[in-house]
Amino acid sequence: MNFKKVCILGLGYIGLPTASTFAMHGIKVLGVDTNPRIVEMLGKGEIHIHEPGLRDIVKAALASGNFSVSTKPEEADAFLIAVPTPFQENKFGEYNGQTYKLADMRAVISAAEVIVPYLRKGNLVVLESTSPPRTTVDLIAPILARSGLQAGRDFHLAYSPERVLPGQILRELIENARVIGGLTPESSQAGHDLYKIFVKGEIIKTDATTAEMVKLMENTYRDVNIAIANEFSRLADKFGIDVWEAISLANRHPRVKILSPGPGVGGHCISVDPWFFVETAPELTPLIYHARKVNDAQPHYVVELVKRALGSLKSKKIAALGLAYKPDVDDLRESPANEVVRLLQEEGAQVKAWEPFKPDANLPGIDMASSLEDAIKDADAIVLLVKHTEFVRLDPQAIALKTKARIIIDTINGLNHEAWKNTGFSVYRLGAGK
Ligand code: SAJ
Repeated sequence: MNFKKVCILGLGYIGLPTASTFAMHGIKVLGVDTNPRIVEMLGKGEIHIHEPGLRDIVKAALASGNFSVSTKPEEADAFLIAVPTPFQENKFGEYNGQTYKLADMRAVISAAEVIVPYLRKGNLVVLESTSPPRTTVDLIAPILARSGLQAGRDFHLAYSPERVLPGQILRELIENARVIGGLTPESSQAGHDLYKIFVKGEIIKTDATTAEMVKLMENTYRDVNIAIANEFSRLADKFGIDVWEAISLANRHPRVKILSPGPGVGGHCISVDPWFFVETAPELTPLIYHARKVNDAQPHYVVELVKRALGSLKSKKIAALGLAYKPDVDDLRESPANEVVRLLQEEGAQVKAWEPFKPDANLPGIDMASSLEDAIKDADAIVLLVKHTEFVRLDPQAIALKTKARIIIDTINGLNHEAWKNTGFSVYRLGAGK
């Protein structure tokens, strides 16, 4: 199939890089977002999200004349849906006394609905949003059928998961292998032809529900493996050994690759996607359910560690280093560090948080420091929550001059502990057995 114009619905972390990349490959792209503020900003060449290299490619795409933005779609050869699928805020599912979170599919539903008047025979529609299994077949196809056209007969319909790592989106978008699951083999082929425009990795064709499963399986696999690492950190504490040493030794086994424990699992992917399996098959997913619970409970475990270091937290002054959900990104969504700060405050601590990637973040109830110095100067203890490169490089001697704190709690094994100890700090580490 030949594509001249693509309409992309949703200009977030996936839609915007994808739209600009298509445009830079000579395709006419209309980017659509329901948020007029985002459309207005993009119209002026400004972007609303932080991702290395994104600003430049968006600017170049707009300047090329191939990329335009609007709040409404237009006719196109292909429509790509890349809108968020968060949780429902106030509704939960229940199975055997266990509650689980439910996907909020409203953005996907309305994106499919707005395409309907513009859909023409021979078009391709691709859903990229992470979705519960069977969404393409059971939810999207019936909505698009309101056009009078039938998916798989009159137009092509496929699911293709995004798999890019935040922080490396522009490179991974092009280099990663891409799975494309069509309603029919012809739909898969049409999807293949579309992504072939810029994807250098392998493009593998399958059916729509398999492609949906693949995406959820990847992130669930990672979540379950982080959960076991977190449980190992608790066991190491109990048995008085160092989990980091034990993991590195276990990983010498040719078929073992244990991930890293930490303060919990955050972001909008790994801490969300496993719930889509639990929601659609709670009776089949006890392991996935409990892995989620283990990771969600890890911030509580970190607070216990801080209590071990400081005793009662009442009125204690704590500097929290890092609020992002993972190293060297500015994304604070679903961040376990954030949760740790809130829990410390619930225990009566006075926390000052320093996030170098988003110093101006406005998080309700969290006292943001204006600098590292501001965070640590009056602190009784420092808690390291994110493995940002600049935190790993902190010089204990320089820090000792700027704070009265002589206790540091390292939840990510990011420090040279001997150096910190030699400088007079008591070092408490997650999973270090004491
Ligand atoms: N984490 C640990 N221990 C580890 C690895 C990660 O505690 O050993 C934590 C991180 O600190 C973070 C969370 O897990 O809080 C998730 O981070 P991540 O780097 O594992 O993943 P994401 O959420 O940034 O991106 C994932 C990726 N999926 C997989 O690696 C299977 C990415 O490829 C997906 O495109 C993305 O989810 C997505 O959009 O679904």
